[in-house]
Amino acid sequence: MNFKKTIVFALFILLTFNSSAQEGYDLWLDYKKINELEYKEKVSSYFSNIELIGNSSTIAAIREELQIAKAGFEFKNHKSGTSNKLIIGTHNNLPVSVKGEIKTDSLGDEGYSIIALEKGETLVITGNSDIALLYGTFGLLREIQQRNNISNLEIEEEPKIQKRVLNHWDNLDRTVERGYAGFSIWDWHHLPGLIKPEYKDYARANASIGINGTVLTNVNANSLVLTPQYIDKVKALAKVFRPYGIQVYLTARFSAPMETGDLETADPLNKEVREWWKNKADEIYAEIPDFGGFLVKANSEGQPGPNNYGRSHVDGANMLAEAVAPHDGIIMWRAFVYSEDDPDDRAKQAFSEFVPFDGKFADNVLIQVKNGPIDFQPREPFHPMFGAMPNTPLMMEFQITQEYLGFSSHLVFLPQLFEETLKEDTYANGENSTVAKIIDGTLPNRELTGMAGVANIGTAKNWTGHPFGQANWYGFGRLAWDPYMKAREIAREWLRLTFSNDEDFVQPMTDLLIDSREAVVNYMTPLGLHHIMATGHHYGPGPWVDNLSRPEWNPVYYHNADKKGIGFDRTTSGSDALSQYAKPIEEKYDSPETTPEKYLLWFHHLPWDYEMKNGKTLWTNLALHYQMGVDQVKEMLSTWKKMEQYVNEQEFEKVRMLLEIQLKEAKWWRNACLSYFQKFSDMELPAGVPEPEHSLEYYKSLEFPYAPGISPSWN
Ligand code: GCW
Repeated sequence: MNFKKTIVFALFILLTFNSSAQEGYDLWLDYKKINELEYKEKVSSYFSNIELIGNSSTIAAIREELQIAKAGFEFKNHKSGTSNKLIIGTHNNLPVSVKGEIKTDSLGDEGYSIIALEKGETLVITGNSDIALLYGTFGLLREIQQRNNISNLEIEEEPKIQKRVLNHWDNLDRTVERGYAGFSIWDWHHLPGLIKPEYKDYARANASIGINGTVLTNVNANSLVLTPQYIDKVKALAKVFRPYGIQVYLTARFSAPMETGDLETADPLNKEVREWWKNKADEIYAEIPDFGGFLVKANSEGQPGPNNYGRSHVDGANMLAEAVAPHDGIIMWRAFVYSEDDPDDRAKQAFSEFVPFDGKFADNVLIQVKNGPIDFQPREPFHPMFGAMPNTPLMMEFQITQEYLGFSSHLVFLPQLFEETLKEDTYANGENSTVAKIIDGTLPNRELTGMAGVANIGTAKNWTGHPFGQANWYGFGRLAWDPYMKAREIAREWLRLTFSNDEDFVQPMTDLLIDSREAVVNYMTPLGLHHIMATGHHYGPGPWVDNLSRPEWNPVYYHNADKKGIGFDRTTSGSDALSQYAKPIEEKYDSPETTPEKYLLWFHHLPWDYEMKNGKTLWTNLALHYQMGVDQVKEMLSTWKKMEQYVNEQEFEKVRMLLEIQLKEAKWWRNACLSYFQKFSDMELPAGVPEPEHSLEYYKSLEFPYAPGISPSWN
């Protein structure tokens, strides 16, 4: 290569590298150049002298990650003049000189320790498995990305939850149910032959935040994925993920023995059916020995299940559990059920159906429960099943994709929502029996624990569509590792890894992220309102919808607005869903005066002129909340506009335009909902809330036939 060519080539590399970073492909693993010279000097001295012990594929992954990081940070090679070194090895492999200084007995299989020894000259990452070392390596890189001093580190980290899994609602045709970031990243057609680089980068990203499992397919399941042709494809993905400690799981369609086998029934008590599932499990495990198990949506929204044969959820789950048990597999059985024939309050149904089965599920079954009793709304009280099944491991299901929170157009920092749920007190075992303690196996003490997040990942160049959607993937992983982490801490961390360590950026942007959750609640469903979105795609407001075949699909079912007032009475005078909670909650929420105002209309139907704590009427407060939501988005936009110097131009512009969309849509929600509710309240809008720009008829007439996220499984 001559000089000119070299320059052109170098430029090309620079541009390609930059453009992928600019498009957000590198996520929080964009190891930016270190400009602080002294810091760089110090840290690179450890990296010039690395002793990485072991030779597994995970060790190879660590070596590769260190190289990527070194290149990104632009470390120099220190040939001499320093005795600093970095040792990475499992405890039993450590050199004797340091081994005795460190204890890893309490770290379990996945926990790690990063410790500076010998006056800070030796940095050791250790644990009891190679995966622990990988987690530790990512832990150390995170410190460096945040420019923290690493010469005095003393970190001990152990995941508090055992199964930390993403749920992909991805179909085999690559559409993604409730996906707003393009198509499915699983290119089934080209698998197993074509292994895309994205697969490994996906695994790196997940491992870096401690995610150790992925359910590849939609819970509205297709049994084809259980056929040999597809098992071969799944095997290829599992091979890429294995070094990163990520197990694959599949969704099991309950009727698979009929659809892909030759059986005439899928009755879980039928001998042949049981045999079929056992053979299927053996077949999968023969190909994928570390296969995780199955996730099942049964007898819910049209999916087949044991009830079709007069059998119970226990019969169904335990049959599958028996099939995977010899291979150490687990069954994640979803509790998201509500019946089309049951006129009872939908919020009560999962509890009514599952709680009587407490203690009856096999040991390798986890019941997967959504955070709230309805369906991933901007705000819901915690699901009353948490705390009500002491003899059954319950796992949390959060939704990372923003089905009801503005798709990938709105900036909403979900860890704030997750934290709120995790911190709620269930009173299952007296005071301070938080949801986090129920799911992490503290109350009661148990080993099998889990947290699932419905992924927001797709083929978008930056994985999540909205650049800030990445924060929700990141935050989910961090909370699955440690459900006691604070959203604020996660926000800071993510901002620093992704954009900049400058406090003038980090502080205002942390506030922006934290406030973004309350903003969406305000402009969509304030004061406990819920499920008032448009039908099908769920994009935009639709509080007027009243014509759907199932009553509990209609927004009017949930808000009950009439001339007298608004809200869902869930006290004893109404559906009595409140009695599913522990006594202290039941007593407190029984009266509107003592119900937290954020849940007011979730539990009570109240007159429009009901006087709230601030002395103003319910109607006035409702209107002011909608307005506050709009104002908060305005504020977000104005904060963002001051951040231009900290982010690249492309990303700056993208977020700015998305915030403009969010602002427009926040106003749309406010206008549409207030004009509709005003028909009933017959009251004036308070000062500060503008008259809607259009008539109610106009808002009702809006249609979005191609809004994303609708899956063919609904057709
Ligand atoms: O909220 C509903 C979604 C469905 C989804 C279902 C579920 C996968 O609208 O698209 O189906 O929840 O969680 O099973």
